[in-house]
Formats: sequence, C-alpha cells, structure tokens
Amino acid sequence: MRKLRASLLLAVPLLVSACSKASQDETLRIGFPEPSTVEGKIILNLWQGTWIVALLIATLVLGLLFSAVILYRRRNEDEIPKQTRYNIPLEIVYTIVPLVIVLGLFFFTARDQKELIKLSGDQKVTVNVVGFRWSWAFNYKEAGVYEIGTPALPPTMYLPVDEKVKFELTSPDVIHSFWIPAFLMKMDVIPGRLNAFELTPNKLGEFSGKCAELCGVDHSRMLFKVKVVTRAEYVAHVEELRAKGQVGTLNTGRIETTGNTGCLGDPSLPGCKEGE
Ligand SMILES: [Cu+2]
Repeated sequence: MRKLRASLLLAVPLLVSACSKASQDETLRIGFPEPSTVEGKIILNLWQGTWIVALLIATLVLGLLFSAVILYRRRNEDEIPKQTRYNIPLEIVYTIVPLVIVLGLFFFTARDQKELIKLSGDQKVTVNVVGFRWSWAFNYKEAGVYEIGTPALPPTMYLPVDEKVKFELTSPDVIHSFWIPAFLMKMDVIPGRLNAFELTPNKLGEFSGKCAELCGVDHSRMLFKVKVVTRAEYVAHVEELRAKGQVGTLNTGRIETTGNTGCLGDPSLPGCKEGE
C-alpha cells in the first residue's frame, strides 16, 4: 500500500524526477511540513490518500470528458446525434459511485480523527495553553510554572522529546486556534470550553506556532515558538521559570494579570509605557 501510494504520488508530477530527494519528499507531502510528532504520520497518510483519490477521479473525469469530445465530435454540418432521454443503469452508476467515494473519505477521516482526539491521560507533560487577545500563556501543570507572551515578545513553549504531551486549550475572551504547523495538528481555543489533544513530539528542534482563527485586530501577532528539547533541557527551563517567579497558573489574559508578568517590554499593551 505504501509503495502504491508513493508511486501514484510520484507519477503525478514527472518533473519531480529531476529534483533532489528533499524536494521529492516535499512534493510527496503535497505542501505539508515534515511531521514532527508520532501522530503526524496519521494526518499525512490521510492527506496523501485523499489526494490519490482526487487524482484518480480527476483522471477518470478528464479522460471521459476528452474521449467524449474526440470520439463523439460532429463530423458534418447536418449530423444530429442520437437523442437519448435517459439511461437508468448509467444514472445508477453515477449516483452510487460518488456516494461510495464520499462515504469512503468520511470513513477514513472519522477513523483517523477518533484516533487523533482520543485522550488516554497517560501523558508525561500537561500544558494548559491559554489563548488570549493577543498572545499566549503556557501553564506547565505538573511543574507548576508558567510562561506568557505579548505580541512584541512571543512566548516559547518547551517540550521534552519523545514524551507524550497533553494540551488543554482555554480562552478568557474570544475564539482562537492553537496551531503548530510542524505538528500537523490544530484545534480551536474556545472561551468557556476545555478543548484538549495529546501528541508525542519526536524531533528535536524549534518550530513556529500561531493563532489560526481570525480573532481580531492583532490576530496576526499571536505567534509563538515551540522548542522540543531533551528532558534535561526541559527541566532546566522549568527551573528557570521558577527562578523568575513565574510560579502558579495564569487563567486569563496578561492584561488582567498583575505582578510578575508586568509589561514585558511591550509598550503597545494598555497601561504600559516604553521601558516598563
Ligand atoms: Cu487568536
């Protein structure tokens, strides 16, 4: 099945053959970044599978279209084609076939989604992600520390590699959406509701994240970074936050928060001046 998928996807752009291995891989992912989580492969497979179905259908439809254009073209000025009012078997086929395709796509989507949003509760790290106008706070629940950002100083989330993490998403104001493209996963952050999902990052490195829901004027500034590090570096970071006094939990946006969060050098926030 994997070989079939690769060959079908490779067959599409023949120009790929002239390209490097890296760009071939990129073409095979059809725009998706390289998955940096264990679960990312499920999403990538679904994406590629859907493309294969779409390409097969496109080939069939275009093939029928052009063969009809060529085979049944008008051959002289007076020709009137045979008039057909209906063709029951054909109509049954073109009703059933799309139905099977849609149900098939639905089946695989529902199957994978069930797996992806399943909460097993055996995570090593739990991060309560608070999306607020206009940045993010990360409450590391086991460690009892937090990080908070501003539009000018986007926060960085640290995660230990190869350990399952549960993200608990909350918002004190409007709907945001928590998205780390390299993790191939995105979920809405809805006020008054606890959304959650679990992932296991399996590649060391720095990844970018953003808000994926048009939430207001500074939506585009709701950026953050994710650093997937070794367990030792993760622990060191937690201790760093503790040393800075960022202990406890932030449930609301920083604007309503007093104390240690301060203005973090961002004069654009209400009540904040340059140098604060
Ligand atoms: Cu937002």
